[in-house]
Amino acid sequence: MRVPSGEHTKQNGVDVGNERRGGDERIPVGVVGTGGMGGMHAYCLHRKVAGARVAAVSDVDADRVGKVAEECGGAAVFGDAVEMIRDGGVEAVVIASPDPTHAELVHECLRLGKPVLCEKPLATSPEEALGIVEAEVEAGRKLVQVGFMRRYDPQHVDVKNVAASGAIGEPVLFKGWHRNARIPAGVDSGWVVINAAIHDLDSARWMLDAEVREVFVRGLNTTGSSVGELDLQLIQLTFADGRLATIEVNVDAGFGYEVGVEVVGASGTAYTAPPSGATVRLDRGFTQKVDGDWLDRFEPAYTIELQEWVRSIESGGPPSPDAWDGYASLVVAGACIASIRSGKPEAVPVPERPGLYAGEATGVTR
Ligand code: ISE
Repeated sequence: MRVPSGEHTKQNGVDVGNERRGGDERIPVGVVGTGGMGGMHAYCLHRKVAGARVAAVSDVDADRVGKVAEECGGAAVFGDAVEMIRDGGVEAVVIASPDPTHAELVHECLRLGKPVLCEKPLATSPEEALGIVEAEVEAGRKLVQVGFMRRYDPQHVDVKNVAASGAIGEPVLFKGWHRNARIPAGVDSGWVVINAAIHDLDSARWMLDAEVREVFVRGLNTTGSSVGELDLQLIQLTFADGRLATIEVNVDAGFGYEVGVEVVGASGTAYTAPPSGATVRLDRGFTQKVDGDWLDRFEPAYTIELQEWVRSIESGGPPSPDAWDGYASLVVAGACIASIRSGKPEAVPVPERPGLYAGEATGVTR
């Protein structure tokens, strides 16, 4: 399991943030999935997040789940995710299993009244995600936070705050670029939208604090690695108020992992700088490290995301981003897939936001 760098919030294994609780009153969390993402969540919860502990982990891979349980100080091991979610020793859940499992597992958490941080996408279709929104509305409370960790990335938050401050004038255009080193085997154009571009669709909504009314997607296959599938997609969005977004998603970029945004305002722009790290001058040249993947680039964001989630559970505050954000991004994603198929712009049915989610401006910043 990857060992994130950075200082712990604990000294000698004791939660400095939890001493006030007089011992082990930390929220016992169950982590579903112990692959790269689940492993990162488990490790951050165990080593860097105050107020919680990894009480249990579940995965069908017995070797992998056993190693992560050991890394987390002897967490309970489950082969079945639902059994772990139902266990009395688990009071909150992180879902980092494959995308098709998300909706069912979130529903189980809602049925039991257990707060859940679900990795994106919330579901694999807008219809599935709507079922989760409807379940929360029926219960009358929000228990779901969606793993759009860019909303906790210090660079993205800085751009958001500048855009929201009015310093660059009215934001009129969102630009995003999202480059993965290598496309996984066997995925298709729809996967690129639902699994990868979903981050950028959420970022566009969040940064401009607006809903999307039309999409137009064009693309191409750059390497032949997934014949006929669009591993490079150019997504154009028109918001309900006429403002615009353009997003490049390239999941077979080859050189490394790179994500950035720029908000163009009426009188200026704000954008995420290249990742920190030395720029080396040597032999009449410049070099700078490029991240390998999202775990490298967003390690700090995952830690902050988990810490804010734990704090929202402790305080009873609203999780953010919530199930509505998860659903709204999938409504746009569905229209993107329709546009890929039709080759034309597609309208996005802007759904009516239920009262439970009213006032939750996507402009919430930290
Ligand atoms: C992956 O699941 C992530 O969430 C990464 O943030 C994203 O960059 C990548 O494209 C996804 O496959």
